[in-house]
Amino acid sequence: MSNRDELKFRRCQLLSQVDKDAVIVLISAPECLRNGDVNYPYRQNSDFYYLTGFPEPNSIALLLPDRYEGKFVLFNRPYDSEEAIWNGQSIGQERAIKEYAADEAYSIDKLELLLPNYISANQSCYYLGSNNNSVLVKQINDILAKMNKLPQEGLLDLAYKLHELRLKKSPSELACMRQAALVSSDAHKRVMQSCHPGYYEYQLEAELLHTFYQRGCRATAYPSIVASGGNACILHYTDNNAVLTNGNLVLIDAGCEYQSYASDITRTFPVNGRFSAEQKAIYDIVFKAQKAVIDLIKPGLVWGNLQKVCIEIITEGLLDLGLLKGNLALLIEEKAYKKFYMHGCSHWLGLDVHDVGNYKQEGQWRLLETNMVFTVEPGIYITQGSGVDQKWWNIGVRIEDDVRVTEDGCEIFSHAVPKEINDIESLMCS
Ligand SMILES: [Mn+2]
Repeated sequence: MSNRDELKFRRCQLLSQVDKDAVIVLISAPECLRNGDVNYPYRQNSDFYYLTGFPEPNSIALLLPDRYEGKFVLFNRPYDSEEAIWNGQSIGQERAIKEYAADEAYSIDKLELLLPNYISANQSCYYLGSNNNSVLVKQINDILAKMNKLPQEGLLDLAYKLHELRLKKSPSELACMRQAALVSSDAHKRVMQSCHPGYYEYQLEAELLHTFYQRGCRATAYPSIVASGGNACILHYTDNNAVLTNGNLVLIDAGCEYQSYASDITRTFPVNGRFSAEQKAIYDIVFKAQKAVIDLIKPGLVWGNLQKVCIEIITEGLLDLGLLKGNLALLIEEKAYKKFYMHGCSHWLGLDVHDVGNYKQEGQWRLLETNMVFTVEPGIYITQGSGVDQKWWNIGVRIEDDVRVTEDGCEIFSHAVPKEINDIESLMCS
């Protein structure tokens, strides 16, 4: 299926789930001011992108289920020769029809004039995409208000249906995700090989970005976490400005986007290339938990079992080392592990790094299905002064891979980055 056909197929799938007289209004992501006249790099809203492939801001797409003239009407920026000198050519209406398979395309400047043609008073009107794009939402609401019409409820319901579609990945989406993970894997390997005491965390970040950019992936899926020593115990640490100290571990949680699809990989390794006995003991527990979870994955597995197995292995490991004391079953029941392992072990992965899709259905954990993609990322974090022997302080370990559910198990997209201690040590010493 060509990309155009696949986008059309997605729109048809969504449209088949609404009333024939409904209209879906898709809203693009806003541009975001950084400072002065400078914007942050633009990233399209993932729902908008999933249904249109259209990358530009200031765009509105109408999806109309039962319209003879066409089901995909786009309002986008006009081609402007003056603007083109400053900011490059925008796609314009002609190319929107030719290359993005819009049935009709109009300048966004004509929205007020033309929108009433597509929405009559008794139609259901759903907003999807960047519902928080205040400029476009206000513009649409004002137009509808003049028609004595307001967008109807039922929004969440339709977003849920769209997100169910996004949850199971198509072959072309999987190809993008494999490529994102491949580039990120090579970046993680480069970081391991370039790491040494005296280097700064941001210099390791530069090694990551070097590989991402060299390979054509010019956006990270999220800000890279390069956290050495005690910084690894700050879950969303992104300062990345400390010097790497001999004897510490460094935790790297980083992944690029490829064609807007995310990768999300974490590795933890010693700054000097050799694990100490304590670092090794903690690493072994996390690694054991990750392997056990990966071994479980196959269609039909209950989502909640992933975390359950993680908790059991981590609690048992901490008990064996004397970091937790008491009865295993009781410690699990009392959630004693939360002091050292306080996050979930998995999340969906796709166009968004924490991708859409419910984890429960009607109050029950959902079952895994083929071509769902998610992360497996157990961790243990021991902060300074956390009531355990000082020799354990400032050890923070997480190991994270990206996996796809296959017919009888799983495919690990990020398998190329070493995680066996021997393999890490030999790569770092080579
Ligand atoms: Mn993650």
